[in-house]
Amino acid sequence: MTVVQQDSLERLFDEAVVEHAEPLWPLLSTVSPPFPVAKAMPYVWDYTKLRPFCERAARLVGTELAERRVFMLINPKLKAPHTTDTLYAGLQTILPGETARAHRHTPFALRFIIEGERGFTAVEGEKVMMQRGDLVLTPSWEWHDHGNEGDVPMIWLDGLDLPLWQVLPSNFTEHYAQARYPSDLLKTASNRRYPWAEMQPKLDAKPGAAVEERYHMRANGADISATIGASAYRIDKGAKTAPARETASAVFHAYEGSGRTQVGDITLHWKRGDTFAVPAWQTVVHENTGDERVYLFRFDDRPLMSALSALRADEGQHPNGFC
Ligand code: GTQ
Repeated sequence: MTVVQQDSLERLFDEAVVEHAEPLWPLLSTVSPPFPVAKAMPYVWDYTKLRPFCERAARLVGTELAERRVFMLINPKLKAPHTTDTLYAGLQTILPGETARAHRHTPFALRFIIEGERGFTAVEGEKVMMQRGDLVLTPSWEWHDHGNEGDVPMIWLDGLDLPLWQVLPSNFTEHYAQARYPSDLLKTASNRRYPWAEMQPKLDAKPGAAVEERYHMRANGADISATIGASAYRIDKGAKTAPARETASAVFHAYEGSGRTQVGDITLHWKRGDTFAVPAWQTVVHENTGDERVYLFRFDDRPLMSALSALRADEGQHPNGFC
């Protein structure tokens, strides 16, 4: 006697998965949620802990072997190269006399200088010097190498859109035949360098105790790239920013001062030199809790979100962002 097996959803799913087909309906609210749920978590990287790693790496390996001597800042909820869902950050070290050899890649990169003197980045034939607080851009597919003509190590924060290129299979890298791409020192203001000496006066001139100033390209006033944008904040003693929430994620660096950042239910404590990740769509307040002025640098994916018509921002009062 043949036993007729009754059909069931379980049986259907088991048979479908063998054919690499899966039902959407149990997963619909995960793949298409009512509001964004970032995978990254808020997190602070303590510079006093990481700086010694940079020094040790510099003693243990040269730039001939480590083409980019970088510690990636990896979000505890994600894997390399994720600092947030869309952004990558790293700490790069170059000793006096070293060269980080010339290459170019499709990802966009920025550098925010933490310490050192007389370091440089040569970008597409234009050599720009790097000082503490400067923002230096290496746009997509432009040749770049780094060096240090000073007497002390240069350490800077790298910011790239690397996570995007893991899902967009269009990531190219090319190595230049020589260590250095031929370049000349630029004497005039560069479209690829935004000195702190220009940013701080702009912040200081803004009315208010907690202000943000965006970096704009010198040439055309646009964002610094198609994917990543940047800004700086001044927060006076005892002051805090208004609650804000946005679909962009951000990486912050404490340039001066100390304080705390409330990200949803989590409080991040930071001080000069620290870097912290702020995932998308959480209500964020930055507060100066120290004795001096706070200056923060930040980079984010606002340009990318904007290009996708996906940039939304509010004060964070409504649970799902629909006011
Ligand atoms: O300096 O070109 O942190 O290519 C990661 C990838 C820095 C760089 C990083 C890179 C660079």
